[in-house]
Amino acid sequence: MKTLIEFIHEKQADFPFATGEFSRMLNDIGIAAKIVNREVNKAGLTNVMGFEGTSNVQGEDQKKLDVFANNEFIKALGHGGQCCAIASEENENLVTFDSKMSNNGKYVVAMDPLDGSSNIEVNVSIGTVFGIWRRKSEPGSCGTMEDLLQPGRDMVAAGYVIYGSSTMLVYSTGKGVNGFTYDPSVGLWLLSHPDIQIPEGGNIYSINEANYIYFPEGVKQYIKYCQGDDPATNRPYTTRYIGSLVSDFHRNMLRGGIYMYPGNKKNPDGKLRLLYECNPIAYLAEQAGGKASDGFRRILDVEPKSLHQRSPLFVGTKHMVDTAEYLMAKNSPDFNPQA
Ligand code: P6P
Repeated sequence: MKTLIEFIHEKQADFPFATGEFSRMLNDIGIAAKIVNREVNKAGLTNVMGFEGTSNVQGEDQKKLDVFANNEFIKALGHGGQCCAIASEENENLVTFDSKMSNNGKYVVAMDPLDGSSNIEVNVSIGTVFGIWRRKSEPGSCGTMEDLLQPGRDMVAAGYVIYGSSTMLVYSTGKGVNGFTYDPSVGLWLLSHPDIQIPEGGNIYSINEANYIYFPEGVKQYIKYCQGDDPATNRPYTTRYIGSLVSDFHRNMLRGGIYMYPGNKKNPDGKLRLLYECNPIAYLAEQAGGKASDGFRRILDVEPKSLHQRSPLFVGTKHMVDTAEYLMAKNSPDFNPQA
């Protein structure tokens, strides 16, 4: 099986502009993910469970593994020198590096270093999500907010790591999506899922129905549609909800389906963050033949205004997102952020 390094070098030819820096950054992300994987896999055995005693910009109690993962990815991206700034769920402000090499870096990264970490204690899969853009500011100084506040359509790469029954790195650089499974016995990422395509005939819907009474009418109508008889299969869809974005999305990437975290009457923008959750997931979905929307428009076309802004997310099999968008336009036009 092809290793990640072999694959990156093989594909480097696809990027005439890439001088190897981009490849080096992807490899550094892979190394940091191995280190995080090691800690996640022994979370129950060592003192990395539980809370760090601090909270992040979301007001969420930071778990020790959140902080550990954040530090590892920042360290790896800082040492590599290709990244001049990072937006992280765990840091209120932009992370920059006081180093000449990094200040000449051509790229910026937005990441959620350990999404779904509330699942750690109950041994449910969690994940890392990242998106990569080219900087807009001139090299030679720290990356800027302007470098990070770019729409998802301008991403040059995106990916996630899922720390589950096996650990996988799934990423795209704009020419399809490929999945690598980590083999800890040799310490290598091995190409196990080449050219991932979201199956067209998805019938799994994934949403936290505990929020039902607050959902827009369009979402309620879509759930009713999923629970009705599907003419294609003559039986209702099925529902799965893990409560871990990367796990729910990874299932949809391989099996088809839709993941929804809509806005609601209490939180019109929903819960997920545009920059480092919705954008990378949307990029991967589109690269795999799927679709990602805020209920009304393409996620990748949303112009970000702040690092931690939220967005509703409907993502997965194209026909399922199309139907959800139709019912949102018909029943809940008032939820359209552009209305
Ligand atoms: P709820 C985890 O906190 C997360 O950001 C996603 O990984 C997950 O899909 C979602 O929130 C779960 O949120 O409100 O359903 O518990």
